Amino acid sequence: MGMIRTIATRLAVATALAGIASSAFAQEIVLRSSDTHPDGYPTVEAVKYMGELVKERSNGRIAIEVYHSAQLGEEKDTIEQTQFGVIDLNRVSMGTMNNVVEATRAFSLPYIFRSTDHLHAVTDGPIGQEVLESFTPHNMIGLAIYDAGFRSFYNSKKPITSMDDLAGMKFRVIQSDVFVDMVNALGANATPMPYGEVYSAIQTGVIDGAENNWPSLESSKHYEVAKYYTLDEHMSVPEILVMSKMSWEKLTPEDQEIIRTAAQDSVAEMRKLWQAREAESEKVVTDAGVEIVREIDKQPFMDAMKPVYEKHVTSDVLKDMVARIQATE
Ligand code: GTR
Repeated sequence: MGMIRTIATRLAVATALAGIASSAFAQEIVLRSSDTHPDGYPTVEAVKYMGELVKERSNGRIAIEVYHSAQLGEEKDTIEQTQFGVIDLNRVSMGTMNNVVEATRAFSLPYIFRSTDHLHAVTDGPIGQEVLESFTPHNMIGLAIYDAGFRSFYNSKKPITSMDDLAGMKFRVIQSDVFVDMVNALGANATPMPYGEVYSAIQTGVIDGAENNWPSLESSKHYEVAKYYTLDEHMSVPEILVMSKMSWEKLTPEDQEIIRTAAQDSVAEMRKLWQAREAESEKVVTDAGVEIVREIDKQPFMDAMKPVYEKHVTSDVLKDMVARIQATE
């Protein structure tokens, strides 16, 4: 009798504790998300927005924690950690994926996109879907494609007013062969290095400059050390949000659906944030006295990129994808 009572009491206590546990810790799944950009940057805010949707749609069971400012590491390293399931979600430039996922190279080719509308027509359509799916064999699940504007050259030495001005100059690029070949094809020298090292590399003269869009030039503060920005707009490689396949497979199909839909729903929000931030960043950089070369003949730049296409667009997959991107209205 005493024994039974003890067991009964223990069971009651255990049940009560379990009850407390399930109500106090209703949040069952916490997904860690990486981003190289500081808090407030459109990519960071877009994933936070996605987190709100996920929280709401899972009744608080699933939470996303965004680790901004490269707290979890530089992009290249975070991609490996994502593949190993150490990081659950990761927002990086598709450029950083070039040497990992072949299809991302099509999106990183210089002057492949004619405009933001053209880019959206591609990313919102079947080609965008294909690129997202192409991450799966590499242990990642492609969730969303975000805007990243146009990348252009900035440097600490002189205004670049034509392609010839680039001759012999040293530019940092993303650790991607497409980026390296793009810079070399223009007669400059490419130095691949992690984003977080660029500021001091320009400051100490290890490199002459780098290339990026308005919001990145501004938020990284590179404009403090690189006073010349030329809008040659050589690339409009978008951002990608991926999930670790290992983390993905731990979720129920219902929860996977919540994650996928929320990621897709964050795209429109990101576009709004991006447009606003582009304008703000342009103002900050211009007000800081950076000399902007807006009028530049892009044709010689475009012509010079032919070898980049010849070198990288060789597989049937890429040939076909590039042709379809170019044919997209
Ligand atoms: C930015 C991009 C970052 C990072 C950076 C870079 O435009 O948003 O994810 O890739 O460029 O140049 O490293």
